[in-house]
Amino acid sequence: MRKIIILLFALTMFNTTWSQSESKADRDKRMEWWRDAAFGMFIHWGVYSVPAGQYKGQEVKGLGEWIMEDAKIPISEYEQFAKQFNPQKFDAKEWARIAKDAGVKYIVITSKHHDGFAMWDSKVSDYDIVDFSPFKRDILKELTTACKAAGIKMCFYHSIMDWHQPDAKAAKYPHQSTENPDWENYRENYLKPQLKELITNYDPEVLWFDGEWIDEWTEPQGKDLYAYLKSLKPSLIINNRIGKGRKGMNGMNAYEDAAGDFGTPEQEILEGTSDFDWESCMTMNDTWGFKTNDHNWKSSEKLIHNLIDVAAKGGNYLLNIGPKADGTIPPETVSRLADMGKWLKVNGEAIYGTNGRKDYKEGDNIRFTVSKDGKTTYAMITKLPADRKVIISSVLVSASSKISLLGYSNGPWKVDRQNGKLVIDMPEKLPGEHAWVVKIVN
Ligand code: H79
Repeated sequence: MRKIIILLFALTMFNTTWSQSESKADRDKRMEWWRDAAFGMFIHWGVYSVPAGQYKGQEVKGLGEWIMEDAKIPISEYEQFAKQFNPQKFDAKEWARIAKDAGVKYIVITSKHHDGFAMWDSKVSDYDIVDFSPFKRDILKELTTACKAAGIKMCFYHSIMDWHQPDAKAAKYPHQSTENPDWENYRENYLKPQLKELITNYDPEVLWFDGEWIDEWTEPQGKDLYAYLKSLKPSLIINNRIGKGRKGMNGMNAYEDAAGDFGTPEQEILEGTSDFDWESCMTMNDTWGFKTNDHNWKSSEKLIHNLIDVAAKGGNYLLNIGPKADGTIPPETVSRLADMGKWLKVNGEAIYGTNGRKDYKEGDNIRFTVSKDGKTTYAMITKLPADRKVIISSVLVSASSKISLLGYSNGPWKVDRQNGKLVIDMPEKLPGEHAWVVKIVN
C-alpha cells in the first residue's frame, strides 16, 4: 500500500513538473536556432536502399523503408541485405556541400529506422554499419564531422519500434516471430543505451522519434525517455513522437501536456498557424527510402511553394532525400535541391529567422512572413496575374514605407500606394523563377 501511495505521489509530481519544468523564456531560447532555421533536410538511408523497393524480382508496393514489413521478409533474409550494404561512393563532404547549397540549416538522418539497423558503430549491438556490413565505416560520424564543418546542425531520426531486436517485437507487426519478447528489457538495455551513445558520441541537436504508435509504447514511457535524454543534453530538441500525443498524419498534439517540443505533420502542411511549434516533413517523390522505380518527383516550383507556405504559417519544412545504396544521391534530387538553394540565395531573408503571420495569405498566390521585430513584412508571390499587377491590401503601408523587390535593383519598378493598398507593376525581367518577394519595411 505504501508503495502505491509513493508511486501515485511520484506520478503526480511528475505530471505537474512536466510542463512547468522550463520557463517560456528558457524554452524560447532553446528553440531559437530551430525556429530560425526554417528549412531542414531529412535523410532516409539504410539497409532498405539495397533492395530499393524490390524483393524476389517483384516490385513491392509502399514505402521503400517499409519493405521488410510489407514483403514480410524474415529477419535472417533481411540481414543478407545488410551484408550487401556497401556504399563505396558515400562522400560525407559532398553530401554536406549539397545540403549547404540547398540552403538547409539542419540535417535529420536515420540513425536507426524500423528495421533496427544502426548507422553508427554501436557498442550495444553488432547490427550496425561497422560490425555487420562490409562497409565498416561509421556513417553518422563522417556526416556529423562534415556537417559541423559546413555549419549545418546534425540531428538524428530514431525509431522506437524495432523489427530486428528480439525483445522489441510488437504485437501489431507479428510476422517477425520471437519467442519471449521483453519490451522493458529492450527499452532499458537497448533503446536507452543506444540513444545515450548517440548523444555522447555525436552530440546531435534534435532527436526525431518515430514508430511510437505501437501499443507497447506509452505516454509515461515517452515522458520518462524525454527526461532521460534531456538530463544527458539539456539543449536537445525532441519531436512529439517521443510520446503518444500526435494526432495521426496531421502530427499535432491530440491532448494537452503531451511529451515533445514540436508537432510533426507528415506529408501535409497545416491549414494555418499554430501556437505549438511544428515541422512538416515531406518526400520529394512518394517514398522516404530509395526505390528504383519511384519517379513521381515533385517539381522544384512545388517544393519552393511548399517551403513558402510552411514559413508563412510559422512552421519548418523538413524535406526528405533517399540516397542510393552506393552512397550517391539521385540526380533528380540534387537538381531540385540546387533550385531551392538558388531561390533561397535571393529570397532567403523572407524565410530564415522570420515569423509566420496569422493572416498568412492574401488570395491564393501571396504568402506573408514577418521579421522578428515586426517592422518588415515579406510578401511572397507564387504566381503573377496576366497583367503583372500585384495588389497587396492586407499590409499596413504609409508614405514612408520602404518597398523593394528582393534580388532586383534596377527599374522600371512601379509601386502605387492607394489608400494604404499597394499596387505593384511587376517588372518584365524578374529576379529568378518560381516566386518573388516584395519587402515592405515600416
Ligand atoms: O520514416 C518515414 C516513414 O517510414 C514513417 N514516418 C516517416 C517519417 C512512417 N511510418 N509509417 N508511416 C509512415 C505510415 C504509417 C501510418 C500509421 Fe498511424 C501508423 C497508420 C497507423 C499507424 C500514424 C500513427 C498515423 C496514425 C497513427
